[in-house]
Amino acid sequence: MMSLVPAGTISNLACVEEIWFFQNLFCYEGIKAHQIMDRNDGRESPPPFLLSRRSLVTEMPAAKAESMARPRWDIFCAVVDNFGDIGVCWRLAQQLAAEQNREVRLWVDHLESFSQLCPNISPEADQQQCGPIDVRHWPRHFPDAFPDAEVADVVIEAFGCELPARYLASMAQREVTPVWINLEYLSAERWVEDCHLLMSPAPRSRLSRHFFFPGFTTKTGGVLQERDLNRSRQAFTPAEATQFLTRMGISTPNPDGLLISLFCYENPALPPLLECWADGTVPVTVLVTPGFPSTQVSNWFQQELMPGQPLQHGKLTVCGLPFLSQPDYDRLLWSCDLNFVRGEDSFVRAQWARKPFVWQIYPQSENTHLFKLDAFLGQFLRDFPQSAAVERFWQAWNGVGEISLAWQDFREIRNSLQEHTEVWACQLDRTGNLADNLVRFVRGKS
Ligand code: TRH
Repeated sequence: MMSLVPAGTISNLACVEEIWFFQNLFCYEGIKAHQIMDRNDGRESPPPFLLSRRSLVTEMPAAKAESMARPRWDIFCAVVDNFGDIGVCWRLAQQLAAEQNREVRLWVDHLESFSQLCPNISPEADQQQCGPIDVRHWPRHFPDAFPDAEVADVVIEAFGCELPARYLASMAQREVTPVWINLEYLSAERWVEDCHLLMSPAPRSRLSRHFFFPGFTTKTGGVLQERDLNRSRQAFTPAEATQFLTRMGISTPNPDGLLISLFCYENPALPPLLECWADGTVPVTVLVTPGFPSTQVSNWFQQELMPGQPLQHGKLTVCGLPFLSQPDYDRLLWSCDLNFVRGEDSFVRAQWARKPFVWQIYPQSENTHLFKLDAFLGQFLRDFPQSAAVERFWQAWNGVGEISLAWQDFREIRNSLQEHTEVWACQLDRTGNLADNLVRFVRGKS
C-alpha cells in the first residue's frame, strides 16, 4: 500500500522549483497526489504541492492549442497495480477517438493488464493498432531518438505517471508547446473543486502542466461516460440480459431472489456476508469476478470456484466469472440487482448502471481512504432519507462496523435506493462527461 507524507513537511514550500521537485519525488516514491491528506485533524485537504501552488498560479500564455489538422493526443499510462489505471485511460482514448475525432496514441507500460480487459491487445507488440487507437508499449528506456515532430498537440499524463524525460524535452522544443494535462484520480472531496484546472509551470522550461480532476460536480472534470452509454443500457432488454448471463455460463436466476455481482479487494467483511446470505430467507446468486473475490469465495466454500460450476450453500449460490471485456462488464452491471464494485472505473460504471451498488474504496495507509468514502457518501446520499442504512453497510464493507446487521437494514431499503440511484445518475449526467470537458478545456487554450 502507499506511504503517506505528512502535509506539514512540504506545505510551506516557497518556490515553484521546489514544488516541481517534490511532486516528482512523490511520483518516484509511488505516492499518489490524491492519497495525501492532512492527518493532524482528519480534515480533507488538497495535496500539499497543490496547496502551495495555489498562490503561485499564473495565467497561461495563449497559443497553446491543438493543431488545425486532426488534433493529436498522447496518453501516457503507467499501471500501478490492478486494472483501474488502464481501464480509465483506455476508455478515455476510445472516447477521444470515436466521439471527438482526435488522433490518439496510448502509451502503456504493462500490456498484460491491458490485454485482460481488451482481448484484442497483444501483450508482446511494441506498437499495434486497436480500432482507431495507436497503442504503444511504453518502454522502460524511452527511445533517445524520439523526434520532436512526433510529440502530440495534447499530452495526458495519467495519474501523475511521470512523462519520459526524452519526451518532455521534445515537448519543450515544439514551436507551439503542447497542452500538458495531468489527469488525476477521482474523488468527491471538496478541495478537488479548488484544484481542478490549476496550472504549474515547469522550472527552466517553456512547459506548464494543468491538473484535471474528475469529480461529481460541475466545478470538476466530471466522469467518463460514452455518449451512447445511456441508449445502450436502455436498449438492453431483460431477454438480452438472460442471453448474456447464459453466455457467461449462468443459468436463469431465481426471479424472487437477488442477483449480485461481486468485484472487490481482499475483504474481511466478505466471509461473514456470505454467511448471512447462506443463512438468509431470500435466494441470493452471486456472480464472482476472478482474483481476490474468487479466491475468498473458494476459501469460504473450501472448494475452488470455477466458471460454469456453481457452488451452493443454504440460500446462497455462487457462480465464477471469467475476466470480462469492458463492454461485457457493463452488461454484467446492468443485469444484476446489486453490484459490489471497487477502485475507480467500476465504481463509476456502477453509477451509470443505475442499480444499487456498494463501493470498496482502494485502501490506503492509515485509513486515509475512509475520508474519501465519507466524502462520496455525503454527496451521493445528500437527499436520501434512508442514508444511514447505506452508510452503515458501505462502512462495514470497508472495515468499519459489523456487516451482518448492516446487511439486514440495507436489504430492506434496496427498493428506495434503486430509485435514488436513478436520480443520482441523472444528476451526474448534468456534470458533462470527462472527455467532452477535457476537449473543451483544451480548446479554451487556443
Ligand atoms: O482494478 P481496480 O482496483 O483499479 C484501481 C483503482 O483504479 C485505484 O484507484 C487505483 O489507484 C488502482 O487501481 C491502481 O478497480 P477499477 O478502477 O474499478 O478498475 C477495474 C477495471 O477493470 C474497470 O475498467 C472495469 C474492468 N473490468 C473488466 O473489464 N472486466 C472484468 O471482468 C472486471 C471485473 C473489471
